Amino acid sequence: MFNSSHAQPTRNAETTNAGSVIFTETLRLGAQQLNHKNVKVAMIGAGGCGKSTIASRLVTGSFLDQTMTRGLNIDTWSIVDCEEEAVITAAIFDLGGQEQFRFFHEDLAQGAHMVMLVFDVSRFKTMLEIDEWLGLIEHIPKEKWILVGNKTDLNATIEESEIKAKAEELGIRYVLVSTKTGDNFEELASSVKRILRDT
Ligand SMILES: Nc1nc2c(ncn2[C@@H]2O[C@H](COP(=O)(O)OP(=O)(O)O)[C@@H](O)[C@H]2O)c(=O)[nH]1
Ligand SMILES: [Mg+2]
Repeated sequence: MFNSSHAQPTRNAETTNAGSVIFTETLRLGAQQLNHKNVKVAMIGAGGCGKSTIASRLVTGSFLDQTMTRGLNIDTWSIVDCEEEAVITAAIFDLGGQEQFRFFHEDLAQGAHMVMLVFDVSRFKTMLEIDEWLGLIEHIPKEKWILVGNKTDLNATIEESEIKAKAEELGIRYVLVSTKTGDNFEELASSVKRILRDT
C-alpha cells in the first residue's frame, strides 16, 4: 500500500487528490534534474569565539545566541546554486574548543572539504590559539581555508594589519564579520559558497 502510492502516482491521482500528486511528482522530477553535492565543512577555533553562532547564521540567516558546544555541533546548510542548477548540502562540523574533547577532533576534521578558522577580534589570544589546530587541518588544501575574525561589533584588541599578517603567514584569505549585527556576514557566506561550489 505504502509503496504503490509512490510507485504509481497516476493511479493514485484518480482516487485521491490529483492536484497534490501531480505537484509532488513535479517537485520530484525537478529535484532529479538538479545536481546534488554533499560536502563537509569544519570550523575550528577557541571556545566562545562564535563558531556555533556563525554556523547557525549561515543556516538560518539570523543571529541566535548559542549555548556552549559540548564536543560537537553539526548543522546542515542547503545551498541552492541557481547558476549551476545544483543543490549543495553542507554539513558544518563545529568542534567544541575544550581540551577534554580534543581526543576525537582529528577524526571529525578528516574528509572536510573546507575549514573556517575562527577567532574573536576582541580577544587577542584567540588569534594565537588558531595555531593549536593547524595539525588537524593540514590535509585540507589552503585554498579551502578561510580565516574569520568574528565580533567586530565589540572593541577590537587586534589591529587589522595584525590580522592581515596572520592571514599572510598562513597563506590564506581572511574576512572580518559581526555575526551579531550581520556586518560583512554576506561576504563570509559568499566566500564559503564560492569555495564549496568549486569543491
Ligand atoms: N557581540 C558578539 N557576540 C557574539 C558574536 N558572535 C557570537 N557571539 C556570542 O559569543 C558567545 C559564544 O558564541 P558561540 O557560537 O557559542 O561560540 P563557540 O564556542 O565558538 O561555538 C555567544 O554568547 C554568542 O551569542 C558577535 O559577532 N558579536
Ligand atoms: Mg560552539
